[in-house]
Amino acid sequence: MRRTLLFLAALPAFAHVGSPDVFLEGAAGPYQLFVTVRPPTVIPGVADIEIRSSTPGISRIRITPMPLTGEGSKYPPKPDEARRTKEDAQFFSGSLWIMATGSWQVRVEAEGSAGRGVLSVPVPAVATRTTTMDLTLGGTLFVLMMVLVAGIVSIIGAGVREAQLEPGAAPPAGNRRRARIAMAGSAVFVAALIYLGNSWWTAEAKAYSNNVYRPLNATVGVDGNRLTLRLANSTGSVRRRFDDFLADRKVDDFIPDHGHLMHLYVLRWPEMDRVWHLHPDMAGSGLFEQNLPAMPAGDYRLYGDVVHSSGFPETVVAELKTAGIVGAPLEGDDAAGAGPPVSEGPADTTAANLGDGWKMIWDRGNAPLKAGAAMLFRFHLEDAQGRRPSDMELYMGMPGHAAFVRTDGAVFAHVHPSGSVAMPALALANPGGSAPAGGSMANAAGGSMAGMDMAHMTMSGAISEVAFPYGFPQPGEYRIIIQMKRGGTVETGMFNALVSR
Ligand SMILES: [Cu+2]
Repeated sequence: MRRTLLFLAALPAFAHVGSPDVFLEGAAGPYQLFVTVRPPTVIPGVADIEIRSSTPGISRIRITPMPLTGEGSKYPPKPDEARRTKEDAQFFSGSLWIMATGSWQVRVEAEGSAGRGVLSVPVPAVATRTTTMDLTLGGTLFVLMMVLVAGIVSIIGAGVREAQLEPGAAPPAGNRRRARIAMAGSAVFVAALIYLGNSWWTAEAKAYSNNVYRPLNATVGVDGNRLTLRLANSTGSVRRRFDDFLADRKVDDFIPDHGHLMHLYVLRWPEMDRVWHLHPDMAGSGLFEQNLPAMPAGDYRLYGDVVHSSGFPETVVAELKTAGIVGAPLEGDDAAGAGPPVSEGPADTTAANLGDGWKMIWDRGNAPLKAGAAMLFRFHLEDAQGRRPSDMELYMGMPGHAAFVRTDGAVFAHVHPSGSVAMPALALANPGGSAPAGGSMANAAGGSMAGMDMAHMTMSGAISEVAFPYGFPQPGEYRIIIQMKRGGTVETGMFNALVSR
């Protein structure tokens, strides 16, 4: 029954899949901010920025767009003022023009009673669609163009026929004939102009559509339990122009994200009842390899996150069908999880059974889940008596990892407690160790607490709750996969969420 729901909205593929908005929770000096950047869908275009401060006392916030790396990142333009909303003194909003495709950052500068602080938010900016002219406007313009054409032709005809005559005199037959020839000639000439103009415009449009984002291609191979993923850039260049960011993407310039060049989620499809969080090694240019664990026969979806040296993140998507894999035990940071099939049970769940009486709880509250709304997703572990564990650990430097997947596969986002931005991009945007939560998460047990949201920690410094800043990009049915580490084991909780418009 639930499967009969249809969602027709076209979803742009993106750094995450179908989830272009950027969510970041971090510290701008003394102020704890939750920043949402909604990038434009066409470039150049306007990005919308929302900033909520959980620290009072901010008097003004200024926002600046600039490239994340390279020369342009050293010369910020004049900042724009973010407006404080009337209803909420802690909430600011603004908009910025993003002029070119690429790896950008929005610098957020907060000033107030506690002093000044800066937080830079990495923003991948790519066109995800071409805008088409609406039919009414197109039709009107076409009619106007035909009126102009008729006007030009008849003016030329009238000129040849009557320009030399006294007012009121009837044009002689020779004039009429010459006028007809001139009108036919000018009609052909104008038609040729329109044809050339149309060809030029079509070529421009083609060049632009070539600039619409397509993720790197991934070709899957399996030999025994050895998985290979071969990446390639399928975006060609019609002709070189200054803005060829997408065509120029390489497949050998990746930088590690918490210690790994690729984070690969393998999901049994379509039920998402099994998940593996793997970390393939790079074996050559664009070539990733991984020893697969034992996997039952079936269909699988693969979502692999990589980050280019420019800080531009991408998710490659691939499919795998297998008659079953006799695998190797998991190693290192690799982890596996299981849950109920997504089509079974309610569309909304807030508890996941982990075995031995342990549960993972989604502290959801009663607010309905709405597409587009930025919010914190809070989770905790508890035993059969409802007690929270005292042996929580960091998993790959983080209190938790989340994947938000729409059941039709059109949305996939890998999110951390600092938000949806890729960690290395965050480090590039905030050099000098001032990277907010996540970047400094390795210090959570002690040392610098810069950027850590203290509310997520107990007084003893142990992790008791993990919160992920995120917003569903579209309505629909989602599976949320949460991983937290306790007593040396990675626990995987799976939840269902029904998101309304
Ligand atoms: Cu992660």
